[in-house]
Amino acid sequence: MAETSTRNNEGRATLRLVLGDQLSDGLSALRDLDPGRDVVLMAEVRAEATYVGHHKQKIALIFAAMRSFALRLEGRGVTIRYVRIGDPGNTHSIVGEVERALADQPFGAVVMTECGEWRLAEALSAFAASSAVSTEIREDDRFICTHDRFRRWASGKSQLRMEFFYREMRKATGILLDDGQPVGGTWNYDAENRKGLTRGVRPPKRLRTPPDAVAVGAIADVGRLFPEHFGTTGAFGWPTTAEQAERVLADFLSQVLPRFGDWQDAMAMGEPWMWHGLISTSINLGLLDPLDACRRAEVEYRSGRAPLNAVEGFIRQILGWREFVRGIYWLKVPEYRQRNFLDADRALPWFFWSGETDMACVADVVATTRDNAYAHHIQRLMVTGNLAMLLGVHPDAVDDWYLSVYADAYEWVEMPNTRGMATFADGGIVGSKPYAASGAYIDRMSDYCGSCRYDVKAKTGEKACPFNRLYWGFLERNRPRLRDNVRLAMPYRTLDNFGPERRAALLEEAEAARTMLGAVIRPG
Ligand code: FAD
Ligand code: DLZ
Ligand code: SF4
Repeated sequence: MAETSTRNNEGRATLRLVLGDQLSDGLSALRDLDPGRDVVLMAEVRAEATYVGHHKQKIALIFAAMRSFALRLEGRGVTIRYVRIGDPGNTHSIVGEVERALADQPFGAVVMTECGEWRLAEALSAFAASSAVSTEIREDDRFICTHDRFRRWASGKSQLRMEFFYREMRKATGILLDDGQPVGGTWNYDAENRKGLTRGVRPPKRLRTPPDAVAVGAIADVGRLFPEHFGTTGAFGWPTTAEQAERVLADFLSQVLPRFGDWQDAMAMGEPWMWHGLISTSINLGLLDPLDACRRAEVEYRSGRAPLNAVEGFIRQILGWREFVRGIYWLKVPEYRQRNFLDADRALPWFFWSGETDMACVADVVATTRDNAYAHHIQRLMVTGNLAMLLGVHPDAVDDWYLSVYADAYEWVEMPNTRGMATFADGGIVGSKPYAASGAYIDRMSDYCGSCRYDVKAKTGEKACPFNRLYWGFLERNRPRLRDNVRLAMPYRTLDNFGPERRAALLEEAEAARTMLGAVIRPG
């Protein structure tokens, strides 16, 4: 898979760019590929590997999956111009590599699939506008909802809510519909999916994917070239080919999906996977097709192997949330990247990186994040996200962390989840209210508090759970921004009933907790 150049037999060849998260056989940029003539360009570049300090596993995953995809295409007789991270001459930017390919050989056209992130999409559009070679940017039709369709749905609405978008998508795809009506008579079974873990029940053993030879090479390259990046690679277990990803999905659907709903929001110490799918890395890379995953989950329900609350819940995450956040991102970017509705201004405490904290819940989430480049949804939302919001960490710092540390993170999906769902920095575009919660929520949904140095029942003082100390002060501090939110009417009424003196004391308590936790910013 050395760098190669093609010979142009009949007319000029087309250069087809495939990015690191575009590893799908049916990619639009590859659709009319002429294997005897065209060249597929894939490039490992520092600009992509370092625009945030990605977790080592994330870079290794992407490089390994890119290398395997290139081998797959080569096996089908396609000519690949594959630029490795260590290749001499690598310009270390995607546009630089397209330009270098054009300088090395005459091409008649450049074809690419639209890029998932605004940052790189802008650079590629600028290239297309200025290049002497005709450049076509095709729609990414691996998503279920097109940009056009999302814009039409959003148009004229004062509020964009996932639930209503999701119903549209159910109708558009026919998934979980009987005669145009939702199966079981209800669109959403979330109310059945909020159980804390039953005592004595443990999650099933999961199918992980030990690194194959290609992944072993990528892990070694990353260890050598990005030693300072966050995270470890010893537990690497992510699929890097479509076949490996298929095995993980099949295992999930047959062994795990039936209980997915029951404990979707539960957390347990030292249990990173629970009953989750472990498929986001593969879907986002293009190794799995999201619509296929939804349809196959529906088959599990229709054939009586999985209950409706589990199957509907799983499908909603993909057909609903995943498509919704992608739609929101492209509707609102670039302005969305600047949003800071709560005027949050604090730095991210250092323990988000080091895990060195007495907060048992946070320490466990940071540990799985470091070891697996993964934490499940409720850990991301209600532990680290909730804490960052209650502390008032600047959304740029929060985004930077989430985009860096998770193997499935790309800005189009990370940012609406972080700036929108988790921290309310978007002011209510993704969610109707902040997901702020005290320690009682974490205690209800996990076994963390039993082994924590802090007391989840205590509200004030140094031994009290920091989530408790921060919660009321967060509401009081943000009163001018949040008091008109109808969904917060109840907590604000409670605060009002406390009276001015107690409110001032709660604010002081929260400030003391912010100082205590925020004091640990960065060693040295
Ligand atoms: P499961 O729980 O098994 O869900 C199945 C699939 O549904 C996932 O694989 C994913 O494709 C999709 N999905 C579920 N929830 C969401 C959601 N909220 N948004 C988009 N897709 C969803 N997901 C990412 O793919 N990349 C990110 O960078 C990312 N950042 C997040 C940041 C925060 C603050 C939060 C709260 C959530 C974030 N998510 C992100 C969503 C979700 O946490 C992950 O998709 C999920 O944890 C992936 O693990 P899984 O495959 O086991 O998911
Ligand atoms: C995330 C990433 C990384 C770490 N490295 C590369 C790379 O070297 N080459 C590449 O083509 N893509 C990489 N990616 C994925 C891109 O950042 C991704 O395609 C865009 O952000 C759009 O989602
Ligand atoms: Fe987390 Fe508070 Fe429970 Fe400790 S007591 S685990 S900090 S919620």
